[in-house]
Amino acid sequence: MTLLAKIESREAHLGVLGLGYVGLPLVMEFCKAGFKVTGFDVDAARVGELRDGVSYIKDVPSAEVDRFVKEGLFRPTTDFDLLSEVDTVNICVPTPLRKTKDPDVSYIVQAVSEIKERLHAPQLVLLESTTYPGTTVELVLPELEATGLKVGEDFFLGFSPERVDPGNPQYQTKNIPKVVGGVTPACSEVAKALYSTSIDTVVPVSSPQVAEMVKLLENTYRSVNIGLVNELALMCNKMDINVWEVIDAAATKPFGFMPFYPGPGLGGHCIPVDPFYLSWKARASGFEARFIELAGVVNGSMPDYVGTLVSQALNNIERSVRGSRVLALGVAYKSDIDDVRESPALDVIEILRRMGADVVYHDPYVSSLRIEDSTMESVPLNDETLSGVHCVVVTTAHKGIDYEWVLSKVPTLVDTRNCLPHSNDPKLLRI
Ligand code: SAJ
Repeated sequence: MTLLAKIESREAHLGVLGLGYVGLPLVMEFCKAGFKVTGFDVDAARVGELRDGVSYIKDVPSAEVDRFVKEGLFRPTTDFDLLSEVDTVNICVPTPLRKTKDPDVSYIVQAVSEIKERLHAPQLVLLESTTYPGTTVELVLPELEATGLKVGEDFFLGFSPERVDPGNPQYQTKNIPKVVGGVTPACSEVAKALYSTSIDTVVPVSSPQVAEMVKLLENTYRSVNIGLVNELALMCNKMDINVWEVIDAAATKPFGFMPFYPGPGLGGHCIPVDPFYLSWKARASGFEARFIELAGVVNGSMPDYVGTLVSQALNNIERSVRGSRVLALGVAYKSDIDDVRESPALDVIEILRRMGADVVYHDPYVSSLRIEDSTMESVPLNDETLSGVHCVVVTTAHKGIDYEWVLSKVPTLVDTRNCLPHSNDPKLLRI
């Protein structure tokens, strides 16, 4: 039976390599479609939790993991030799940046070397990790063809960008359209068949490079537009114009405009990272991606700007930063989640500490924080805490916090997230 037939009949044994916020939801969708799925991860603790029917990914209920493990559909493992048993492998590993802002594709390289050792005909390999255009054809393909197997005949290879938005209540793996580009038409056909079993909409494109570039455009679009409004915020501050009012009014335009909002900087593992995969590749191709670099400069300058605002706020109450207690309110990289990766709040805290402030934080989702090799604990948000604070800086606006009440309890407040849009209190400074 051909691989295509095995997929269509659900007899194919699927593999997912990397069981994080992308891989685990994908495993669940494949299991729901009736496939046996072996999930591979290097983290034995994670594999142990999954085997016990426990999910560490907020969007994946433990009951689902438990059900599919018990039914024998989902087999979590650290044994990469089992790659020899699977007909397809989706690679869902991290693609961070090095300190030099160069792509770190070491996780992809490691995954491909594990697969290469067990590559067999027929087998479908799909890279999902966000990466620079060319990774699939220039980095992955040669490694797999070094086995002597032929792409498009013995094995099939393609790229399909992950578009998982953790915590998104409306869009999850099943109903987010899946772009996919195969190295050959046969690769695209098999890849499309696989995704069509489990995901509502599949969008084939002509090559892996196009698929790689699609994801980078999506997130560079965000980074550049956030950079635009951050620069607008700096301009509006000079002109004493409320940038939030400007954006809200511009957003009434029913076409041709999508609102983005200024903030203390760019957080998360996508938006601050993905554009630099593109600019790195562009540079290697002899092209300077100036919008990306400029957006990076503007977005990267926002934490310092917030430090200046806090300094102004304290000055307004005749205090220096040094010797003042500042409460950073909300440290996750965006509202109503617990993820602090690349969070600009961490930069703001470090900047204020370097200015001599005594900085504490409160975040209902983040109980403790590693920062500059020390650990901070979230302080309770109550009268006692606020009575000792000279300035609050709202760095992430989680729902469920009464910001009016907070403002009433402190001498001054810097709002970087427009959580007090209607206040004219002179104690309040906004980005
Ligand atoms: N941010 C702003 N102003 C904005 C929007 C975001 O300052 O107008 C900041 C956020 O506070 C955060 C950072 O940018 O620190 C990133 O925010 P994000 O809303 O882009 O959220 P992410 O990083 O979780 O991005 C993910 C991406 N999803 C994938 O890559 C699959 C992105 O493509 C989604 O559009 C985004 O979620 C989303 O819309 O939630």
